[in-house]
Amino acid sequence: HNGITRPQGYTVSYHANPAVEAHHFGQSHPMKPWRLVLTKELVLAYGMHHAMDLYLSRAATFEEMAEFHTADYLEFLRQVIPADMEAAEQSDRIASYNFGDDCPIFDGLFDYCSLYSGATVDAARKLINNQADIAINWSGGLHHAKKTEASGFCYVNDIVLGILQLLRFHPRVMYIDIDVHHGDGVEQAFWSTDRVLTVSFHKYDKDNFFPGTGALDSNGPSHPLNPGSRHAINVPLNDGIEDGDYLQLYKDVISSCVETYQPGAIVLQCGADSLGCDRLGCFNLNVTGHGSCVAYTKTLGLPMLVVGGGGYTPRNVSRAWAHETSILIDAVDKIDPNIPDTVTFRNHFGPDFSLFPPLSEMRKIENKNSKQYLTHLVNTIREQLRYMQG
Ligand code: ZLS
Ligand code: CA
Ligand code: ZN
Repeated sequence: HNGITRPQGYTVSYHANPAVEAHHFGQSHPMKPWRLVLTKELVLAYGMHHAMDLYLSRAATFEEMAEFHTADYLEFLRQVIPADMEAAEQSDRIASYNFGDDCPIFDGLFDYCSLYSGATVDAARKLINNQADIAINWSGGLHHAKKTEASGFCYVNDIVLGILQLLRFHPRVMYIDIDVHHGDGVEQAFWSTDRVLTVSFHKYDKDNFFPGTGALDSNGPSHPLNPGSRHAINVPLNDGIEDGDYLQLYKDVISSCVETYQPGAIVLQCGADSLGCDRLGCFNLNVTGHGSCVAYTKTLGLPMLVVGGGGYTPRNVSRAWAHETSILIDAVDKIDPNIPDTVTFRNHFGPDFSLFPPLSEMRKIENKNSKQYLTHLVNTIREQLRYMQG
């Protein structure tokens, strides 16, 4: 065997349920739960499972999901069927809960949602029970879902549920989101509390890129006596940002946030649509650049809940999340960058069969982020953090 062993001095738990992978949003829909099959194949082929505690996650209960969502919304989610999409009787509620092209009603929708949410809740509980130092759920990270509304391919906000678990034990939790989209659902859920600091890096173009929120000066309730004041950090970016600039920006922002806020735990959403060549994204990150953010976050030495998120070029999503799993178990050096012959569906990784293809070179999008702009972002955020300190 290639000799992947448990990391020294800490424990990583891995939460998954193969039943999630079988769900289909519909033929042309960009969200493909099948990308989780490819991720699993890589993780297993490299032998990374030997280094982690593996848990077959259970479905979150209705009550667990109702810690954030309303019972009305969850009840509807439980009983709705694809045929209701065309049926007139349900059309008002379907529209009000925002089901439609982005958030279709497909077979097994409620099972899908409760399974990815159960994995995140389980992962959070492993951290608070001290049974893990890092807990991973690649099927989670669905950051757009609101209390009573589906949004942007997300129906139940597993991240909010996971953070609510962590808040039972930790006075302060920091949320970091490197998906190319703004983490609006998580930001909104904790907008009025100082117990969660949300930080999202994203492409921002108010009228032309989903969801259109997350401006630099959008930082929480405006009234200074509201505890949530200034506890939302937004890092709005333009097209084409590259590895070096992104990592420097990430380190500058996150180190300042941690220094000021002193969180007890971190939740990291690793949306892989910030990679180059993503079907929906517009950044130029490589698998290594994306992974460097995960590696840096790990050096902070805090309990860490790691979830997936977006990612619409399945072969690259699975490359990134497999690489990031290897970072989290401290096994990067033991991973062959040539994808092993033993990987099922290996044909998906051709013609290069590399874990690290040059994504930033393959569909080059012009970098519209000047050094001056990036410096301005860091300076403004440091100023915001000074005010947060009170
Ligand atoms: O962060 O941009 C939008 C909203 C629309 C345009 C698309 N139409 C369908 C609805 C109205 C303004 N929605 C985005 C949502 C992106 C969600 C990202 C989730 C996450 O990564 C976390 C998991 C959007 N971008 C692209 C599409 N939707 C989209 C592309 C292609 C299709 C096929 C299926 C459906 C309709 C045709 C669709 C949506
Ligand atoms: Ca983001
Ligand atoms: Zn996204």
